[in-house]
Amino acid sequence: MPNKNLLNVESHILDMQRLHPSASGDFTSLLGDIAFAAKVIAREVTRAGLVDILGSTGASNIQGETVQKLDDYANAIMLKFVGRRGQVCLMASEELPDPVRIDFREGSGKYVVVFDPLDGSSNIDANVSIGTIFSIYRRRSRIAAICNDDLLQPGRELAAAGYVVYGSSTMFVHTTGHGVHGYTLDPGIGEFLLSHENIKIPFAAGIYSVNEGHEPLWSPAVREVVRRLKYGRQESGGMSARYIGSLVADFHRNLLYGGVFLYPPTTKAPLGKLRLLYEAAPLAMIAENAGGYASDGAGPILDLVPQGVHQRTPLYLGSRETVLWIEKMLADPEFGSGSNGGGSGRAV
Ligand code: P6P
Repeated sequence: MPNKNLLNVESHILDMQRLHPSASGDFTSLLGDIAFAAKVIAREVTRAGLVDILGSTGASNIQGETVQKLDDYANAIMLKFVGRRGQVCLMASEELPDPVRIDFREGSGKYVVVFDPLDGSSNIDANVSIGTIFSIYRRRSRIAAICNDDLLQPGRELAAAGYVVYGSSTMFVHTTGHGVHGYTLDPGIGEFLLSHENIKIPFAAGIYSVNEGHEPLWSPAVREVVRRLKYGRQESGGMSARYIGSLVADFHRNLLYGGVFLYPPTTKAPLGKLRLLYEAAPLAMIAENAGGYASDGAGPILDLVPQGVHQRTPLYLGSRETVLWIEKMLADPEFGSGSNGGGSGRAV
């Protein structure tokens, strides 16, 4: 058995493939493609300050957000290297208005891949950690009848989900439903090596992550939730505030240390800012497979059926005890002066 410390992501996934008797090599090679794309993106992110790749392209994306050059680059790399061996029929990206058809040959295209190529990109010029987030769904329809149902699947149907965090080191974290595993990039050999096997998030949060600058825009119930996180509850006492403003970096720290990330609805954005399909759902799958939980304020993120590729959702994500407490408080009509609790906007 090779030394665990020198087990790269492809070998570890192959080992775990044995847990999926029905898994084909396509699934394993698809995760390997994503890991490869991450290495290429990491190389540019690491040297962004050295080449003329910083700053904005001047364009804006479907979200109306200014597209940073690294956004464009990361999006192009994912489209170029992921699913190039016939594993993928459809891909969708935060940076693209519509999904891209990849391989529709009979017997090909078993999977649908959705991704945020570079989350937190507004932090790029300040050298703050940023990340890539991805979801892998199984195609539901016959290849000749592919439709939106193959793309707009609830997180509960995910075959795999993961993220890459480009920080002090570059880490690849994923789950296929059999635990959450982290791999750290060794630049010397250009491999992601298994460094965090079977990550479990602490049951109760010791950290809360929210942009308190939005407080005037929250419902009274959300304000009361954050106040209690700050001033202490019986279960967990007072907490530390940590907010990077980069979802992947905030989530990764909370996953390892125990914490709760909140992006509540606001009067300006009743469904919050974050997107269900390629931000909330993949991180919710990771959280739940690490023993945590993710809610839109009314119920599990993983049960939400997306109505559109870029649909937004409120997000409460992290340590199970704390997210369940938040959900319970927001469901109580009396909590926070009887407001509607900034409900989830969940489709009725
Ligand atoms: P705010 C980055 O733009 C992002 O999409 C996430 O990575 C991050 O969690 C969030 O937006 C930050 O938003 O409103 O706090 O600046």
